[in-house]
Amino acid sequence: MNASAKIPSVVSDDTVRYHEVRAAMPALAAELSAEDLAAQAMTDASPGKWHLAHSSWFFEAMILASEPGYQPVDPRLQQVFNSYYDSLGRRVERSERGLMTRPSLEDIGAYRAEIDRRMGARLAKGLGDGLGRYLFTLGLHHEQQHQELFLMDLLNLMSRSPLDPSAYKLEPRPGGALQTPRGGRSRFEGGLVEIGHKGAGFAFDNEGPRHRVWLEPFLLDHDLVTNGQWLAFMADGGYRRPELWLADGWATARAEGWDAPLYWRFDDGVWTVLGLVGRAPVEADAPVRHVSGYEADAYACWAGRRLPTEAEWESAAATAPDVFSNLTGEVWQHTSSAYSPYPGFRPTEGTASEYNGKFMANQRVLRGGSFATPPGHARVTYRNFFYPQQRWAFMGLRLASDAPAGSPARIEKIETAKFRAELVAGLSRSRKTLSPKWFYDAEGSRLFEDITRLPEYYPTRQEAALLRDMAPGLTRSFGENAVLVEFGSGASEKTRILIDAAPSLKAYVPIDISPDALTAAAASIARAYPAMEVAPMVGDFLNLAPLPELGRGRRVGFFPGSTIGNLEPDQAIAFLANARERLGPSSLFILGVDLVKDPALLVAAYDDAQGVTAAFNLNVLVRANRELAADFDLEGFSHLAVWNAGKSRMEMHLRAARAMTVRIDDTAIAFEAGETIHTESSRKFTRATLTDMAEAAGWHVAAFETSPEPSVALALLSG
Ligand code: SAH
Ligand code: AVI
Repeated sequence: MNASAKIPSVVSDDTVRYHEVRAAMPALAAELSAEDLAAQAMTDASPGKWHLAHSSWFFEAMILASEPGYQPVDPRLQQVFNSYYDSLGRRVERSERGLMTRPSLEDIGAYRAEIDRRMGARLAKGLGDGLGRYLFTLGLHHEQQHQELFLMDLLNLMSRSPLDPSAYKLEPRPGGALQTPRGGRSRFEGGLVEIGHKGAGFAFDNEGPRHRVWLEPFLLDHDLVTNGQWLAFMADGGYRRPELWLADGWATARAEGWDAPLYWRFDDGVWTVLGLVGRAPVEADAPVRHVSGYEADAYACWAGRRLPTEAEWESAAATAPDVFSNLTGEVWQHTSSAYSPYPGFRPTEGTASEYNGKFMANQRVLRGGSFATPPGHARVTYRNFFYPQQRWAFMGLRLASDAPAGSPARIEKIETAKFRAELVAGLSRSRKTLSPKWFYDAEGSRLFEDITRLPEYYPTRQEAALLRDMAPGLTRSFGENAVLVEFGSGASEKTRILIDAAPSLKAYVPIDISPDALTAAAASIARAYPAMEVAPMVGDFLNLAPLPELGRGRRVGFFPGSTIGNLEPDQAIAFLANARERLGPSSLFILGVDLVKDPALLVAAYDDAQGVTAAFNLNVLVRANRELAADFDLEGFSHLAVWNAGKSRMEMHLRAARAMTVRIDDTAIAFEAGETIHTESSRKFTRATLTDMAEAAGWHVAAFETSPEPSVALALLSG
């Protein structure tokens, strides 16, 4: 056995984690100059150099110093880098941290390195459980808090320079990417709920104990308030109307001369904002940042809404995290809750008792996390806190309101939230678009089945006939206990042709986005083939969940109906490559495509005489009106089917007959007369274009056969 193998694994995990967390702040400092790191912008902020040292001091004061006979690295530094721990003696005044030209940046680097060396030795001995481990984890979380403070303070420093400096080339976003808005809000019933931390994982002392809170029903917005919305508040006199403001807020706004969020400036007729990458025009769609609790409150009042309480925020975030955008990872969100102890609160014992509890006066709680919050740092129970006049943190807001009495209970389904987000995003583009996957609610799936029986819509008939001819040959290579995985299975009608030809199929996994169509089809197949396991999966085949484990036979993908033609070319390749990976080694794939032909035949197939395709197309607006409370005037839109020769595809559009404005919840979308929403593309293939696509995804075309005219094709792909 070698030496390292004797060390319990928890020790090496602690060491790895320690170095991982400690590496982040020096990495943020690496692009900056010694001058950038030395200056202090204001009393609330500290120099970068100080953060580098203080976070090291914390490990020394809280962990290393508790060892009997411990000799400090340099006793003078105890005083220099103590932040606010009265029990640890004298310290440098907070407002004077920028005056410490000594120790130098180099000396601080050496101090950090020495603390890392000593911590390495300490960790190698093992932390044990209990307070020692808690303080170590606290040290890591403290370090992460200072990583965010480092960026907040740096931006404030940059804002004091008339040069509008860019601190970084790219905005550091350890908190993750900005998420697209979802639109709308969810209703939460409240009642007696529990909030606060409980359980094994780390939490700061202020997050517990978990306790019960009574909540009246409330609504919470899915999205953060944007700059565009803030500009509307400003244009409506938001900063000039005392009736919108709390008295203390108004007094502060007057005294400080606020007329916009911090770091905004009106330059040559446009509002600009300074960020970590320099000054740029304010982006209307981006969430607003750097507004104080007072401003957030005034904005909510102007919008006829209110800030959520921290209990509402936590309860909603814990119940339905997926319905919200940017719950964490963009800005900390203001709440109306005073930062006060939870019932039963006990500070951590010892020196760390001063960590949180002593600040529980006159501050307010913010929830979530920001783009500068390191990964793994924030939690749903996390209580950040600032004074209501402070603006330099990465803070913003999400609005709430009391739920109207008697409105139906609704925690929105994630699919509905996605539908709204995609519809709003698609209709906000200069060429309005919407993915065809939203056609398939229960009515849309039923209308599609009607389409398959239309005289003009040849693909289903032609493909079914071709499949009947090819099935014996195709299924011969399935082998024993194969699992058939069908994408966009709909009514699973063609599937029966394959199953009939492959009696040894072990299981069938139909995947479809339409729960109604899928449930009915899976039940019907299960009744017809009782020996075969049927494991339906509701979902988007572009975002596949892991496939169920259903035995060791070969997996065979089945994607008929030319549904692949509804995907953009890049999406189709990515889908096929992903399917190949998911289906695993030695898999096969049966792919059905429609072929290029006379445009007159194509247009007739997508614009039938009975108007079924038109109803199918328009149904997506009916669905938006029902599910999203949109107000599309159904008479104002008509079905359009056109052949796009350049892209070898049929296109379906919905055309606005006149200029109009459509509302989707709170969003207004303007249409010009004649403007269209592009709702579907149906690409038509040749043998060559199909082969190119399959090969780009790593498949080999093992067989390719076409039907009589109007012709479609089936290809057998192998891995
Ligand atoms: N395979 C059947 C049905 C084709 S209709 C046939 O050949 O006749 C297209 C089917 O794909 C519909 O049932 C629709 O609900 C489903 N679908 C469309 N987009 C989807 C997506 N992104 N993820 C999963 N299913 C989807
Ligand atoms: C599901 N998909 C392949 C059909 C198609 O032909 O693109 C949907 C459809 N659209 C209009 N008619 C049928």
